[in-house]
Amino acid sequence: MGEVASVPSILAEYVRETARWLEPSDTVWCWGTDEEAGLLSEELAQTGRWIPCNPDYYPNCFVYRSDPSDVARTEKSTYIVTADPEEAGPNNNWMSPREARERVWSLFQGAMRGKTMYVVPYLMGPPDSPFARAGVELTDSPYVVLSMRIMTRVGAVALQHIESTGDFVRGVHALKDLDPANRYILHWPREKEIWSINTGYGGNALLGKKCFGLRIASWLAKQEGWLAEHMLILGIEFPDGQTHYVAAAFPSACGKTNLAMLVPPRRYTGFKVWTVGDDIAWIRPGEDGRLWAVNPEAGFFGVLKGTNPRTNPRAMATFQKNSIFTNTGLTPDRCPWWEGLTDAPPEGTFDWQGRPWQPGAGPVAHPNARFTAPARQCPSIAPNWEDPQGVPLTAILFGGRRKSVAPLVYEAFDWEHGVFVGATMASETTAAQSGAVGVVRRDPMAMLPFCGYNMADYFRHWIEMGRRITRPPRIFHVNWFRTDEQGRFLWPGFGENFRVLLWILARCAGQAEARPTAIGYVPPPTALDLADLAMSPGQVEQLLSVSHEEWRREADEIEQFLARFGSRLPKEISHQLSALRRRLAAG
Ligand code: SAT
Ligand code: MN
Repeated sequence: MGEVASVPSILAEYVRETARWLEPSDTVWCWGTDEEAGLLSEELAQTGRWIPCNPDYYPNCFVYRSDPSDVARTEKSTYIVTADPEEAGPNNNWMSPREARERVWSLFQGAMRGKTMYVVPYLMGPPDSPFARAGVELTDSPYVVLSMRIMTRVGAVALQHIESTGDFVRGVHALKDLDPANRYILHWPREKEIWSINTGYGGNALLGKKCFGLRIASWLAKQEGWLAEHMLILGIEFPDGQTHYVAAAFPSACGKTNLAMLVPPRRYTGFKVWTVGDDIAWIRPGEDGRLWAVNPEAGFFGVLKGTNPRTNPRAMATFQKNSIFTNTGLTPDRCPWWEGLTDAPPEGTFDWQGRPWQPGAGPVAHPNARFTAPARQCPSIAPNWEDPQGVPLTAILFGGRRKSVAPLVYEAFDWEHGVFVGATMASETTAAQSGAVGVVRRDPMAMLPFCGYNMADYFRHWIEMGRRITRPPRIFHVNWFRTDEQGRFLWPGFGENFRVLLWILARCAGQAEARPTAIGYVPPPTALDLADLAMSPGQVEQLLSVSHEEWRREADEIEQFLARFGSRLPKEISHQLSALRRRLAAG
């Protein structure tokens, strides 16, 4: 830490100006070193909310207890600031620049009095990549600094980028008093600026993630001809040594991290799954007519609930050291504990708020408890995950959590139909959003909370991107969560999802059977390898079935949803809906 001479002057100016308004007692530049992390950690430990784990089991790991009122992203406090409300669209809360300055900027005045302001320069994307973009987060939260140094590339590499491009996204974050009534996460897409106040958690406060990585980046991508998506990226290596890459969009807490780190079932000897990213993909057309993707992050901020050596051994290995556990329980020997890790917590375990836990006392960990871990520690991290050019995409997957309606997998007829499938996907809500859990909400491309501009324009951008590439990835929809009449999952999920990925890649290679249905191409049971799964033919049929009655209702709901976008909705999307209706009527 400490002031350095080689700070680009536009950045120095921004820091000085912000400090004048927020009035911190001092300003500290962060370089992302271990020494710096050690000092921050000591400081944070004094709050009693940052507890070093047992180094015998979890070296250099910490349990962090957030404020109980601040445990998930708060979409109702999240705004896009533009002069024209139409630019933000019906998918965003909108605030005028004037109101933002008067109502929100005034909250920042003196907000860091008596505190340290940390300056965190960070890079999104691999260094020396045409995808890479810099940001700076000014924050008074040591937890944010310690998280950002895992989630992004902090320090000199970012300053060099700012120096050579003159370009960076400005971000200011102040904890203030965590008052939920005055909590704001504001995005200025044109100004490339982010303001976050009265929150300290995850996507509200780690400004590189959803704020820059998706909301600001999606706007930049629209202007510059690329895509910023809420997608994992994985590679599947075949026994012949060839690797194919897939990107997949699911809403928060629907298993993106598990899929990204999937372990193929034992019967698939010679196959490997490589993890490139688990949450965000920046995607560009390449000269070869394909789409190329990078993971702009450097770490994972994954859901812990249900994670154990059986469901996700690779995540378990990833967070064994140098990691942060937010809102988990703490066992008497100072290890983190969460629901699903083992059958029951050891006696004497503390819950996520530090209270002694008793059976029947509610959950030990908060359902949105998370790990923050360096991506390079993942045993399946792709050897080329930091390739400046990214990886070429063979397929794009959309998916959600649906008890019914959506079959295990289907393939879109073509790019435009695929855009429609993504634009109309739906999922039951999870603990990653504050608010009711288990309600079906339509979440186009899993970007509803993250698209930094009018989603009608976003759909148009997707359609146009398809026209610009000569070798588009094929588009699929998957649903691991379909249940039977008793509410039991029909599909085993986790590692067994590999079987679905194999069908998808075989389709892309022109080598797998499919039957056309009203919603797309569905595999006949014989086209999927279901060996050893002990599924009855009835279960398989139910899993792959397309009920016209359910889909007619679905089409009505889709129509209602799309109506929100009014005349701005691309006509291609309305045509797709009419075509779906015609196919449903014909069947
Ligand atoms: O809290 S985050 O937005 O970072 C995680 C998520 O909801 O996906
Ligand atoms: Mn996410």
